[in-house]
Amino acid sequence: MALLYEKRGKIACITIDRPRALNSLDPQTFKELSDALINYRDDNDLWAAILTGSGNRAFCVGADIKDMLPMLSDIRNEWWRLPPTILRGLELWKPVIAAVNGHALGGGLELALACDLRIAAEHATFGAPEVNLGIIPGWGATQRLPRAIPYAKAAEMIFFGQRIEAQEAYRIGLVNKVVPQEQLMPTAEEWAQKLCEMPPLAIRAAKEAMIRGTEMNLEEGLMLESRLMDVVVASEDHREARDAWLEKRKPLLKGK
Ligand code: CO8
Repeated sequence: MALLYEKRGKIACITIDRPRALNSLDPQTFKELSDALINYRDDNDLWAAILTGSGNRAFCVGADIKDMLPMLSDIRNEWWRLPPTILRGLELWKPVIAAVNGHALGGGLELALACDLRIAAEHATFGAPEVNLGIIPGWGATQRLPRAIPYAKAAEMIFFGQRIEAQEAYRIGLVNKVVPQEQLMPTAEEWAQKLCEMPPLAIRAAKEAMIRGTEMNLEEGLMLESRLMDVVVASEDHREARDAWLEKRKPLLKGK
């Protein structure tokens, strides 16, 4: 096992656990990551997830250069052979928080980008060094990075492959918050808990609208928003949240 998957109440905690290889992703770890994400998606009792890495050196330094990159060259016309993850192939509308506990490089940066919220420890670094290896970011950074930060900054990170520090990542809007290392998991857990106190169907519909909306023109995006609103407005949780607001009490949410 190279990945820890724990359920704490409504929170799924996924920890890439190969600290000696700086939590790089070999084929086994990649499969375990896929399995954990699918389990999180399908378990109705889980409402928020935290993705992090073991130790305090690395969140994830991308594909394992020794064991994963050669396989990726072999299957280059058959990407469907890779198990689905949030990088590609898995639609996951439940929220995921990246707790970035060190280097987030290459595929590690791409994993963080595929999460919805990013909290970084002060010593975390971010980078897309793939061009140094004669490849390009292939797990989403050419698409998600320029959508997350200004194009010129994305081009600088991808063309030069240089790392940036957590504070710079915060300044350019790549991460939501920077905290001291010892505050990282408590902050991520606090945010996940806060998400679990929100109506889950509304959070999922909002995520789906935002993510799918980036591929649509405004008119199509507004149509999608209306369709998703039709779903949540008919939910039990909406009625309960509205009643609770009127009665000045906390809602009893069911995810229905
Ligand atoms: N793969 C495998 N092992 C790694 C990796 C990696 N990506 N990165 C580090 N390691 C290992 C090292 O080999 C070393 O192991 P050992 O002690 O057995 O020699 C151990 O981790 C510690 O590494 P260092 O000694 O190098 O530690 P430093 O603190 O000196 O440096 C760095 C840390 C800066 C993170 C450095 O290790 C580094 O630059 N690593 C490479 C990072 C990188 O280039 N990542 C991109 C990989 S390619 C990728 O992610 C592509 C994804 C998209 C694929 C798309 C297909 C569709």
